[in-house]
Amino acid sequence: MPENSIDHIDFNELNKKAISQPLVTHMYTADPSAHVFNGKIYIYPSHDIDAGIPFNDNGDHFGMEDYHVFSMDSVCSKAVDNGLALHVDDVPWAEKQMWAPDATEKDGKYYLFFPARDYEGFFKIGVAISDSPTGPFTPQPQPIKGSYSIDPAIFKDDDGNYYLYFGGIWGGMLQKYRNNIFDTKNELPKPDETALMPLVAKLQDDLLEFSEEVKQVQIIDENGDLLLEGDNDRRFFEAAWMHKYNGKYYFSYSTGDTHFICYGIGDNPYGPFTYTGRILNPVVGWTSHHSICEVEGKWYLFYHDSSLSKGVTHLRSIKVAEITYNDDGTINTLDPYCE
Ligand code: FUB
Repeated sequence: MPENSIDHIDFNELNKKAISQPLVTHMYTADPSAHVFNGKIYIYPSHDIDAGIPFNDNGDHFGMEDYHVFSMDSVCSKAVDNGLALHVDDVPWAEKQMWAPDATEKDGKYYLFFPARDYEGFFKIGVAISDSPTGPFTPQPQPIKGSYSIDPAIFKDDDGNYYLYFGGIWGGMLQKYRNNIFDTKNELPKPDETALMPLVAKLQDDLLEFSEEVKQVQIIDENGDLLLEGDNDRRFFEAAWMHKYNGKYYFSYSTGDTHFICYGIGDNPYGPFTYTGRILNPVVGWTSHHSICEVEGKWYLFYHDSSLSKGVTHLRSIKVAEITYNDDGTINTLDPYCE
């Protein structure tokens, strides 16, 4: 992931125009997955550090090592840092790159889902368990069988089933897989071919393994055709998220190299999802990654940008802004910096 050109940005002016300010300023945080558990907001972000690794398209400079969980009494209150929740050194199978996590609750236990590279260099997805939403979390000794790539997002449907969405191209390695099988010869499709789609699998009752084969999540256009690889403004790149609004399933994601957070709407957790529009226009920094959470009847987008670090793309800060829906169920696009 190349660094954005930031030479032209006046950060004092930008911060005045920003629709929200960083929730956390004593460390860098990114990829915020937000949930309400027992009436309180919990945010599960990446913990950005400068690991001193040179920038490349693989995202190797995102050398994160651990997670902290943040809690908030309301979207306006202070985000409290609850300390170290999980460190890569405590995960037997994981070597490095603790990227975007997510968490859920079941029967009074909390499950943290996280990607990391194993000792052979493959991204896998692990689960760690705690009695508290803030951790510390105890990792399973092995990653989820059949998991690969990055950016796990866990969704609990109203019927009590849990689904894990995941995947990401470029550094997330999704382009190396076809039908869940890795082959080093695999590459991204050609621009006029079908894009690589994100992945989903239902979880077992214990939330520790998939209960079915990993499936592709289909994102289709207004004619019912799968999005094409060359459709960079709309095709999936990374940062899957699922939420439900008025009985419809909203699958949202980042378009990566075009920096939009987009969404499609479907009728069930597997899709297909018809591309519908943009939720967030580009932020400062190369990556964009979000979650969507209902808090006391209002809907919020948790997202990040690199304004606090003055544009350093791997030193990001989590933020929150309200989103609104139109009567037809579409979401009004947010501009992160107003004119
Ligand atoms: O934080 C590392 C990576 O950057 C995430 O996994 C991606 O979604 C992007 O935000």
